[in-house]
Amino acid sequence: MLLKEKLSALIPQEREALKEIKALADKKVDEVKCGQVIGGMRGCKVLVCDTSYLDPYEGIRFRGYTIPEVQKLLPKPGENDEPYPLGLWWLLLTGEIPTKEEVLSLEEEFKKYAYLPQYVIDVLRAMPADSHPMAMFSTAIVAMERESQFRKRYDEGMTKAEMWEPMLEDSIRLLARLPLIAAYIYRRKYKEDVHIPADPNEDWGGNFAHMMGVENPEYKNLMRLYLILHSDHESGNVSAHTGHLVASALSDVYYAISAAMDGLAGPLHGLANQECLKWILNLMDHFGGRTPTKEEIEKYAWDTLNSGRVIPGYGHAVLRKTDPRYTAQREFALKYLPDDPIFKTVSNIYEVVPEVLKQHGKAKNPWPNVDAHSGVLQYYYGVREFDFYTVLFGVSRALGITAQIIWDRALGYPIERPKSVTRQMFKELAENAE
Ligand code: CMX
Repeated sequence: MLLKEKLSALIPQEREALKEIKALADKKVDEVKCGQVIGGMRGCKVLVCDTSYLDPYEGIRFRGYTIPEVQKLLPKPGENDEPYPLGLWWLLLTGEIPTKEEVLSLEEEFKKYAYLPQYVIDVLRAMPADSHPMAMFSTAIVAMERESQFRKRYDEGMTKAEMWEPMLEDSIRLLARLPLIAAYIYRRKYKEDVHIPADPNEDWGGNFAHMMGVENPEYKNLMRLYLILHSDHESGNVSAHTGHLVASALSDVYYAISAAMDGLAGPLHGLANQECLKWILNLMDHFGGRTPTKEEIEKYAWDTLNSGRVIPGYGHAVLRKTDPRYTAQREFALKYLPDDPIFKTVSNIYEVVPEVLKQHGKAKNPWPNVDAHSGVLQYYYGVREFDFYTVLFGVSRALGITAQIIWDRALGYPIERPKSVTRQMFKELAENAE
């Protein structure tokens, strides 16, 4: 496999590079304030992640490349298409923009495992029909743990240096199936349990759109873009950090990604995309289904805040500017659905809500994040079941987390185990500090 060859060549040199950092073990690299610990470790530099970096003012860079650069440089199925999401996975893993041949080799490798075993279908069907799609998604993933090559090799006594190899194999097998699992959940829950087989001629991203049942080339492109945009956001966000933490105990990819999905399912994280479209449609409903005026949006936003709720899709723990993932989706909308009334509402919200949040004075970042825009695009192409939206996010996020934890094993990072103290001890520490 071309990707494995590439990684085999890269890993020894990256292990050497890590030794230089290990030699600096006693150097102080950060100062942690009491408020940071009590405030959810915000801003503490305690993780190392090479796949992407999130600048508060510029937004995400995948291995140094901005979103527009990735859109331009990664190979595409057709001239006017969005890039292959698996090209992004290659980039996250290797740091290099792949050739089209390299991406197609990965597509072929994925196709070997792109089938849904009957036992996974049975597990999904055994769950009550009102189970949340994210609970179903996470369950299906952990159910496949029995197939883990990592666990098998661990039981056979593999060395630490070998661990990245089965991690890579498990990741390919899992990622290959995620769109099938997601589409199965979607069609079982919302499309009368009628399923659409994979199309062997489609790429991983296009196939997902096909199996969802939206046969529109624009939607296939949207899906590719979506899968790229949501993939990786450093390693401190809840889903990526969970994946890293679980994998640090040498739990395999199935456990790590299932757990990561459980974190993604929270309304302050990935579930915000479902909450956001709900908020927008409720807003429009409130005004008789029409596009509300900016004054009306302002009042509605204040009502939300005054009732003690957050405005979903706005704010971020790290970002301090409009999320470039929002901008990329806005550009897609301007190209394909400029006159859509919900998109117009989304645009008007963008003009109003940041000012409202600034006046409200609480949110450190009044600007929109990725979730403020994703729902309207899905809705436009007919995927209108909001509680499914986080599953779409999950399929994409698994690209980033698997890339991160393959490298965790390649570099032999240890089990994560920070220290906790009692609240009383912590108070005394803070009182006695400078
Ligand atoms: N609406 C109302 N209040 C908000 C807000 C928003 N959109 N964003 C932040 N605040 C509030 C916080 O709730 C917090 O209030 P308290 O002091 O009463 O606890 C205060 O402003 C300070 O928060 P912060 O430091 O600016 O933000 P955090 O780093 O704590 O939290 C986030 C970040 C994203 C959870 C928060 O902005 C939020 O809840 N946003 C809405 C939900 C959302 O869009 N989440 C998706 C994020 C992207 C993703 O992970 O998918």
